Amino acid sequence: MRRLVLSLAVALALGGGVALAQSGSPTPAMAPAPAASPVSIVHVKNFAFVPDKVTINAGQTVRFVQDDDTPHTVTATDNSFDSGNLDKGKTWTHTFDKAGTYAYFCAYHTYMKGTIVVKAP
Ligand SMILES: [Cu+2]
Repeated sequence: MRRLVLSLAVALALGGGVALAQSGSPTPAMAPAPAASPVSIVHVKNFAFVPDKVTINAGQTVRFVQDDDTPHTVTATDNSFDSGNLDKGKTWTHTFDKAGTYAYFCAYHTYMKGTIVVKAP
């Protein structure tokens, strides 16, 4: 009899453990962004630059990540930089050494526009 009670207790404990694991709240997927990251990310997706405005300090780098099936470019309005053709999955980085406001667009879809604001250090 004692053995049976013990088995029941073990079964209940195991069952309870499974139930707890299933009902436990999910861990948040978003990790906190690292402070003062030297690289800002701009995604190119759905025919847009996301975010379309990024503010950085002079000397910092922006990494463009091309998520669209359609090729795009990152081309400065003043021609100070140009990624050239970016196929899906490609990344392109550019370091901005001088303060200023840099407007850019996609050479294939000129309605795709973005701005990088570079502040003096
Ligand atoms: Cu484009």
